[in-house]
Amino acid sequence: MRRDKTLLLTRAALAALLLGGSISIAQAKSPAPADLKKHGTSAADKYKPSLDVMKDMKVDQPGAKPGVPALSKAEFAKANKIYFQRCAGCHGVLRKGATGKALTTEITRKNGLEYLISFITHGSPAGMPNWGTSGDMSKQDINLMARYLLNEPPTPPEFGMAEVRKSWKVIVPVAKRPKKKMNKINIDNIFSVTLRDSGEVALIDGKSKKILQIIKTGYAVHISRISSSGRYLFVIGRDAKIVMIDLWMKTPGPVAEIKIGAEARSVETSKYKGYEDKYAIAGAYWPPQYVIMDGETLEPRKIVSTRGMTYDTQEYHPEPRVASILASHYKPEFLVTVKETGHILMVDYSDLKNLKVTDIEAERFLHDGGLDSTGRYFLVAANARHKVAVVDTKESKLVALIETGGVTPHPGRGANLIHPKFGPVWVTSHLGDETISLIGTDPVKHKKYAWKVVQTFEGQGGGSLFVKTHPKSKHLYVDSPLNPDAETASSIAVFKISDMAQKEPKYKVLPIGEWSGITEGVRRVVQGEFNMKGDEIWFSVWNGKAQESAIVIVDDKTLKLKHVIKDKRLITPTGKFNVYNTRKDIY
Ligand code: DHE
Repeated sequence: MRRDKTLLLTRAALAALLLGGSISIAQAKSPAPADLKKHGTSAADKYKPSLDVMKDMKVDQPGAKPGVPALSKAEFAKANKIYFQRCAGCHGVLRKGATGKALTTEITRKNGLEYLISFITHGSPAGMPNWGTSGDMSKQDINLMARYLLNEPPTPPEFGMAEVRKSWKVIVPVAKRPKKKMNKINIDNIFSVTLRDSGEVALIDGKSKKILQIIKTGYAVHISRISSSGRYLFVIGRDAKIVMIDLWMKTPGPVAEIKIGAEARSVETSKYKGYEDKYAIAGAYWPPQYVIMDGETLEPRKIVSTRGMTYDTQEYHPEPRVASILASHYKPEFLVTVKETGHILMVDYSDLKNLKVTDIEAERFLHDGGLDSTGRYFLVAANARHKVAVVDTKESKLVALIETGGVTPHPGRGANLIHPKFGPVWVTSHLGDETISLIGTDPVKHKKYAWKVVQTFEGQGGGSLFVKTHPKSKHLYVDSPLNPDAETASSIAVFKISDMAQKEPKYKVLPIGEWSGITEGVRRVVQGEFNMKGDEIWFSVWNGKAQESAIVIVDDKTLKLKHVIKDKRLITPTGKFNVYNTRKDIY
C-alpha cells in the first residue's frame, strides 16, 4: 500500500512537471484493491471495433500547446496507431465518445496525467478494459497514451465524391460481360467465405465442397451480400473497399471495385420489385456516411453524411458510424442504421436527385440485425443498451423497443423459427451472458406475443455472436466463439425447436473444433450457415493466421459430422454467405 502511495506521489509530481502550471492535475484515482475484481475485461469489452485501417493512415500531428507534454514525431505515430487499434472503436475517431466516454482535451486535461494512467492501467467496471493489469499494454505505452490524450486529436481526412470516384475501377465493362451464365456451377449454392486475415474470399461449391476460386478483396474482409438476381456478389473489407464479383462468368471473378471511405463494415443491394440489381449501398465507420452506387458498375451516385443529432438528447455527434444495412422488400428503400445517434434511416432510392429519407428514432448503439420470416419487420440490436428495435418496413414506423433480457444482444441477422407455443419468433443470443432470447414476430395470429420476449433460456455461455436455423430445419444452432473457455468457444449448442415448449430446453453440444481434426490453436467456432437446400449447416473453425483452420459441415437431421473442408488457402475463415439464402433473406 505504502509503495503504491509513494509511486502515486512521484507520478503526480512528474505530471505537474510535465504539464506546467497552466493545467490543473487531479489526484490519481486508483481503485481500491478489493474493487479490482470488477475491473476485468469481458468478451463483450474485447469485441469492439478496431480501426485497423485508420491506424496506418497518415495524419498531421496537431501543434503542441504550452503546458501540455509534447510528443516527438515517433511517439505521436506510435500512440496514434495504438489509439486507432485499441481505443477509437469506443471513444471515437475525434474522441467525442461512442460506447466509451468522450476523451476531448477539456476533459482529459481536467483529469490529469495521473488519472489517465490509472484508468488505462486498471480499466473500469463500466467496460473499459484493464489494459495494464491484464498485461496487454506496457507501463511505457500507458504513459505514452496518457500523454497523447492530453494533446489535441488529429483529424483524419474526409472521403468525398472526388476521392470515391478516384478509387472506382470497372474491371470488366457491362458490354463485355456474358449475356447468360457461362459456367455449369449451381451459383445459388455457392458459399462466399470470408478469409479475414488474408483479405480474400473463397468461393466454395455447396455440393462438391471444392474451392472454386480464391479472390483478393479488401483488407480484413468482413461480409458478403448478393444482388437480388443472384448474379453479383459484393464483398466489403474493413478498408471500405468493395469488390463486385460476376458469378455468371466462365470463371467467376471481379468486375468492378471502389472504396467508399477509410473504414467500413456493411454493404447491401436493392431488392424491391423493379429495382433488382439496380443499386448497391455501403456504409462507412469513417467518414460517417453511406454511399449509393450503380448495381452493375459500382459507379458512385450519391454520398450522404450521417453526422447529426442523437435521437434522444438531440446533441450533435460528429461521427456516428453506419452499422447494418438491409434492403426492404416492401418499398424501394434501404434501412441504414446509424450507430451512435440511434437513428434508423429508411432511404428511398427511387429518386436519388430528390432523396427522401424517413428518419426513425430507435435507440443508440445500433449494430446488427435482420428481417423476420415474412420479410416485413426489421429487428436490430442496440447492443450496448441491451435492446432490440423493431421497424415495420411496410408502414415505415418503429413498432417496438424491446429489452432482450440478456447482456449485449448480438443476433447477426437473427434466426426465425416457429415456436411450438408462441408461433413465429426471431432469436438472438448475447455477447455478455448465456441468455438466448425469443421475440414473437406475428402481430396477426399471435398478437399477444408479438414484439415481446416470449421466452429466454440458457446456452453454453457468453461470447456468442451468431444464431442460425432454416425453415426446413428442426434445430436452432448457437455459437460462442468469444467465450473465454476454450471448449465452449470451439463447440456449438443445438436446441430442438420442439423442446422449446419446455421452460428450460436442453441443448446438445457439437464438438466442432474437435471434429475438424485440428489440434492447435483456440479453434473458435463461428457463424453457422445453411446450404441452399437447408439440410446441412457449415461452421468455420477460426484459428490464428499462421495456424490451420477449417470448415466443418454438419448433417442437420442427424446432427452428425458430414464433411471437413481443409485447405492451406483457408486462412482465418469466419463469415460464410450462401448465395440463395443471402439473397432471399433466409435465416
Ligand atoms: Fe462484424 C456483421 C461490425 C467484428 C464477423 N459486423 C457485422 C455488421 C456490423 C459489424 C455493423 C452488420 C453488417 C450488415 O448486416 O450490414 N464486426 C463489426 C464491428 O464493429 C466489430 C465488432 C469489430 C471490428 O473492428 O470490425 C466486428 N465481425 C467481427 C469479427 O471479429 C468477426 C467475428 C469475424 C470477422 O470476420 O471479422 C465478424 N460480422 C461478422 C459476420 C457478419 C458481421 C460474419 C455477418 C453476419 C450475417 O450473418 O450477416
